[in-house]
Amino acid sequence: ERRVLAPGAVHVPDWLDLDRQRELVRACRGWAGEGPGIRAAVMPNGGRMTVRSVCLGWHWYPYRYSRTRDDQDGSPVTPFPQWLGDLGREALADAYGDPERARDYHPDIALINHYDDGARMGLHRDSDEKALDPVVSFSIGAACVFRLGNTENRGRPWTDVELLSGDLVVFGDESRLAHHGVPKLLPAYDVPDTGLAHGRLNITLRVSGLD
Ligand code: MD3
Ligand code: FE
Repeated sequence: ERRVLAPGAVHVPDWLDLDRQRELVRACRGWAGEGPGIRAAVMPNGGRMTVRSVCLGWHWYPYRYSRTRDDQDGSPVTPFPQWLGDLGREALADAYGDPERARDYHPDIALINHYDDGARMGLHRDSDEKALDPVVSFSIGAACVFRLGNTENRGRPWTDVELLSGDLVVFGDESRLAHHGVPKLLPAYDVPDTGLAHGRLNITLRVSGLD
């Protein structure tokens, strides 16, 4: 089913079947092991993020994108694969029920986040992309509370949604610049056997608008 969380924000529970979740876990394991590997980004204030991440297409670190891993060894970022763009178009078509719009969706960034127990992501906006095309988000592994706030500030009103393994959320239009975060994982849930040993994997596909 499709659940509209806010204008432009659509949640499709259990969109990825178990085979696709396993395929993504395998792929992410490969990407996380390439080059300098998965890392916890360091914020300008010196604090380390609790989430560990790896990027495809463009490398993000607070708060910019580059083609090289400038906060690691400076090596070129892993290319964004064609098949992942195809998956993103399929996801957008289903979430928005709009295959026409999906044909023009060409993500060139994947941010892969891994949450260990206790990891969280504070409320923030994703505004480092130059384009305002939708963000496609896939969740795999442990369940979490996802908080969707408002565009104006980090306070209320917000909506809390539980995201489970296999869930898809698309954030576009009026929700594209909304504040959002992950206050906590929900380790009590039964988690399907995706091949992920522990924690939660989140994959977001984005359009950079950069060249
Ligand atoms: C709402 N990741 O990487 S994905 C991030 O679960 C990030 O790892 C979270 O926030 C995670 O920046 C949330 C859902 C998400 C992604 C992008 C959005 C929600 C969004 C952009 C605009 C509004
Ligand atoms: Fe975000």
